[in-house]
Amino acid sequence: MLNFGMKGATSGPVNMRFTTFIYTVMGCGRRPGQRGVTFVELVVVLALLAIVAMIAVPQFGRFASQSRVKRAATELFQNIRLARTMAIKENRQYLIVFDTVNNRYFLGFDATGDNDLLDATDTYALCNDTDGDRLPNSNPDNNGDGVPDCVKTYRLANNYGQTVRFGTLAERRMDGAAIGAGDCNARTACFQGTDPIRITFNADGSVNETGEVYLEESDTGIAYAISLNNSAGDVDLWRWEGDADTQPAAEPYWTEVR
Ligand SMILES: [Ca+2]
Ligand SMILES: [Ca+2]
Ligand SMILES: [Ca+2]
Repeated sequence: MLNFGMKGATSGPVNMRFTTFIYTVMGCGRRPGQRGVTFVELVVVLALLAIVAMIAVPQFGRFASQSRVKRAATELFQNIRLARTMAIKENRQYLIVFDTVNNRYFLGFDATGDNDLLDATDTYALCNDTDGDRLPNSNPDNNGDGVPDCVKTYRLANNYGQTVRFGTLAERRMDGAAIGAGDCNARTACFQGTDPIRITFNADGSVNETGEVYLEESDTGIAYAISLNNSAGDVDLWRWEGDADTQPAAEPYWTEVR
């Protein structure tokens, strides 16, 4: 039978004394003739709790990090589909414009035709339009971020956490090809060299650019990618599984999530 074997510890079956401990903790009182929790028992329980915490806390932190960047990637994936839907529904071009420097992106209709969504008449849907011209009647920038409030704006730090940003340290594309220095911003977002970096969705449902956008959680390097594969707007979401140094040769670099 197990015994702590330390001077001062009560002899007897451990499970019996543990039961006594549980009774004590739960406020059920002591059984007649039995001692309560011993110092040794308390130390052992605390040590076990500490070990569990040491294992669980980093795992939880990593899980939380993955959740943040996964949510950012999933919402971007959904927004790419939404932009295409909006272009068809409203019978006009929609853009997603990436500002990778400030870790934000915009979704909307480019009323001024300058391929950006920073002008007062740029809009999302029929925002603030009472005269029916499908443009905002007036569009103050109430929140002072330099972007018309009618444009749908996603700020990675605000929406998902300070450590979520565009980019990746991944060395491979989804097809396994190496990402080279000449691959136009390939480690953040690249859609055929567009500047500003953007995806153009047409009213007939076609998409002008193919390309990739990467999102990572900077503390852990957990990364996701979204690829826009063809002019029909087929989009995939990927999770980074590790570089060649840490990954068995037969394993994929990226796993398709959806
Ligand atoms: Ca514009
Ligand atoms: Ca209007
Ligand atoms: Ca604004």
